[in-house]
Amino acid sequence: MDNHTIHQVDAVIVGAGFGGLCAVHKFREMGLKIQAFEAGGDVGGVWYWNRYPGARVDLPSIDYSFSFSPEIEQEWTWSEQFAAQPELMRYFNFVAERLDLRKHYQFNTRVESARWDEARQLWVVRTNRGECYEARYCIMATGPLSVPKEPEIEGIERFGGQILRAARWPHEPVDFSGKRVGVIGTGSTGIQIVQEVGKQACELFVFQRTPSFTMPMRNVPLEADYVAQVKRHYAGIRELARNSNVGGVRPQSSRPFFSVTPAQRQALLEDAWLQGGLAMLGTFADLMQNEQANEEVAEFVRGKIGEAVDDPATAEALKPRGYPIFARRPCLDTGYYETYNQPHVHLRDCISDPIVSITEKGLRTQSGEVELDVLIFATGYDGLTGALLAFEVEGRDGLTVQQKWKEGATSCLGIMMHGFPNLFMTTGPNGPSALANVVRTSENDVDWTAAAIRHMQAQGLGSIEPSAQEEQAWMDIVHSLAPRTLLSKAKTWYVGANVQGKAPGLTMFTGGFQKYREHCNAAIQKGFSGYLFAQKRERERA
Ligand code: NA7
Repeated sequence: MDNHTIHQVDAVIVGAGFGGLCAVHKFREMGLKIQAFEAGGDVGGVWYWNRYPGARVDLPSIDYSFSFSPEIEQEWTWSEQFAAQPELMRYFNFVAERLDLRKHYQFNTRVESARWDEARQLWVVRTNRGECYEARYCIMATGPLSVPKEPEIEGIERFGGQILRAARWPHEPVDFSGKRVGVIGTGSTGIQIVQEVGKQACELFVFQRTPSFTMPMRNVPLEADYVAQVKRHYAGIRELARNSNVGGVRPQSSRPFFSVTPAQRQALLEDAWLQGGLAMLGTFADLMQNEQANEEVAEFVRGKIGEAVDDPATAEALKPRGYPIFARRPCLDTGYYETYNQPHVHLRDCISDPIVSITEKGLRTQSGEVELDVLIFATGYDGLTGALLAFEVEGRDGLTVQQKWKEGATSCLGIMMHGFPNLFMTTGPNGPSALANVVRTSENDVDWTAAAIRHMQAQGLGSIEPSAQEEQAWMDIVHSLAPRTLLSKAKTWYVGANVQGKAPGLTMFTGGFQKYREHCNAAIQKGFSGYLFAQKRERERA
């Protein structure tokens, strides 16, 4: 491609995950000329990169899929309740082929900067290939978990063995047999890796700083009858999901924890444990508000850990304490705790025996060196804001996102920001993000953006952005709801605690997906009354 040409399009879309693909499809249907970019080599977003053994979605596949195409819903058949990464990639490929979406993408291309040209009311977007695109609209479908976080341990470059990063996993299969493997990180990713690599490695050392609460996934193949029933009722299933707190059909309860007897509570929790998945979250209405209720559930899970793990000291070290259950993202596992009953699997507690450095031969903790052939980083992400902060995004009057978010991310509905006209995000900070099904949120955010663009087209408008007051009003809602949950009581990526220097605070809307949608729809119904519009200055392109 000619690097001196400035390409003119209506919309630039960044990302080929759920948000990006949905945006490409929707905006193409609206007749917009689009150009999309993706840093990875293909569609799939976070699933393109996370190819580690055992990678699997922790929401039911039926929910974790697009709802905008009844044809695709009928043509695609999920094989498991919780799809594994290869099946998710097949799904992305299927959707991309079926809707012919790939032709709008440049893969292996990173957007390096996006600058708002106020006079011409367009975004000037530059890529790492030296190309320049000008677009009236810029859609950042860059995902809440797309910038992996390094463990920041001294000596990484010295290690003589193989370093593998969960979120940048090689495409070729890795053979762990006969290898001494170390895993750093015990969040959702680390847990999935440990239970899988534990089956192959000759020695597995798990370096745990904060133990997670994990519950049985109890994944099952989906029977043909069940799939047929789902396909008959997809419209209703989607409607239920859109009107739920979590953007899915998972049962929720209105029962307060202490409204039933201790024996009934125990029975309900046992039942949820047996059901598996996130059933435990649906047992009582107040688990994220009532600290005492939360602690009883935490103690229930600690009891299960004690039952699963043979060695009492290992069991004790695996039991999370000091933060509420579900305040970190609850993990789902298949035999994670039992993995530690094998003699070749060793838990290393990095609180009592901190990691000091990575050495040529392995990893040094305060008590000594552990020799390793492979070291795996499952050390999380710079969540929610990392992707946008990773490149230069400059709005009106030279305002950068870095400057705007210095004291913490602010936005309106997690979709738009004051000072950044015609810039739209999917699953952005201050939306429900990780607290709801990201597929439903992505679709909602794309629909909202489409409504805003249609509104502008109908009125001949050149730009839209929330007023400072409108953004503040949304942030007031977000801030007023946050303290009503226990989410801030754990040090997690939810509150930016895993990234040094990041402004602390819960940057998510905690009022539930349904309420979020109501706010989004209200803005549309009110004709975007709290938003600032400018008349179109530029002559309409042919
Ligand atoms: P998480 O949940 O952020 O977990 C990252 C883990 O890595 C967590 O246990 C961290 O411990 C650990 N970590 C990070 N740096 C270090 C160092 N230097 N030493 C020891 N341990 C370290 O990320 P995941 O990828 O597992 O999950 C992300 C989301 O994907 C999840 O929320 C689901 O939505 C799916 P820490 O907690 O900081 O003590």
